[in-house]
Amino acid sequence: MIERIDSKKAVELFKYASVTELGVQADQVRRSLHGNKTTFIKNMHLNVTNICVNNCRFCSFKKKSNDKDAYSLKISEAIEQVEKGVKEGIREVHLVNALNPELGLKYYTELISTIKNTYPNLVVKGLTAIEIDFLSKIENLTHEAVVDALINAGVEIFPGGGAEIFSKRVRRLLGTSKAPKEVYLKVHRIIHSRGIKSNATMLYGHYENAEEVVEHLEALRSLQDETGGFSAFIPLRFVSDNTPLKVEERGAQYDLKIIAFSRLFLDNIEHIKAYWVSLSPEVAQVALSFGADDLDGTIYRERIIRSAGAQVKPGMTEQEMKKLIQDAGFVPVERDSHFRAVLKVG
Ligand code: V47
Repeated sequence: MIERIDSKKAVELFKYASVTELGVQADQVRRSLHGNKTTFIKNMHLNVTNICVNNCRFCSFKKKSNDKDAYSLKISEAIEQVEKGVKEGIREVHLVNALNPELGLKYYTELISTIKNTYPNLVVKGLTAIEIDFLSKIENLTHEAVVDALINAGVEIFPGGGAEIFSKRVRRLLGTSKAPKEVYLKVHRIIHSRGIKSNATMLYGHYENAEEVVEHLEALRSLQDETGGFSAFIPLRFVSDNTPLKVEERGAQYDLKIIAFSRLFLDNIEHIKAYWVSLSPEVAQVALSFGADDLDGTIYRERIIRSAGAQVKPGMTEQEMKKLIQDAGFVPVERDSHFRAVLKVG
């Protein structure tokens, strides 16, 4: 086991170590934890509304209610989408949505319990800490009450979206009024206190510097020391094409640096996901040799990052996913939402 990297040393390492140097070490850690296996899940994304009170400059998914392509699904329409996913063989619904005051807690608990009653074997992963904070405000409830209502309705794991990057300086530049670091961490702490796992993310590749990357990861690492509740960390490469934010692309070398550095710094989080939707399948493949051990999933119909301009297919088949992993020199393992290998009968 390598020694824990303290925050001061981490900034130097991030600034001055080469990608290859970080990659070699991260690959060692990855192999000691997961060998030559790479996991993936058959999943779908369900985004029931794109109508949002926020106006984050990095997001192209959001709409105002009078925009022509604004939408908000009835529960029956959302279930129709889930049914299509079920026909594709999914085992998890990743439910993440814009902040729409028309859809309150009752809508979500009804939606989740309808999904669970109709398809008891499906796992629902939703909502983000930011949506939980929003629901607590519009319903005048505590964060605890919202988390408990979602768990009672059938949520088994919570996604990591909405963290963006914790630095206040960068958040101003990103024009986001989303709940800050303290709220994100508080909600995840509550989730973990219920014995439920969640994921964590970081949106990178815009204005952040080395200190701000370390600040973000340090906050996650210290909550994980306290609760042990994070299953996976997902670095999300910013896709700028259709957004008003025009930033200089930092390229695949920077993606690999972020992946490798995260694997080394987050010594208490078991899984690092290479999210092929924002990285591209090709960079995600290389990321598997730089510390990542999971490719997320087949992701039937991703919308949020593709609306920002990511030039990827709206989903992959199980065969495509396996080939991607095998071609990168790893053994594909289909998993469930809790990172357990799925055993096939027959
Ligand atoms: O929260 C928004 C990000 C996130 C852009 O928990 C963008 O297992 C890139 O959180 N370019 C949604 N990213 C995705 C997400 C996620 C994905 C997969 C697995 C899990 C998990 C979580 O996408 C948002 C936001 O941070 N995002 N706009 C953009 N232009």
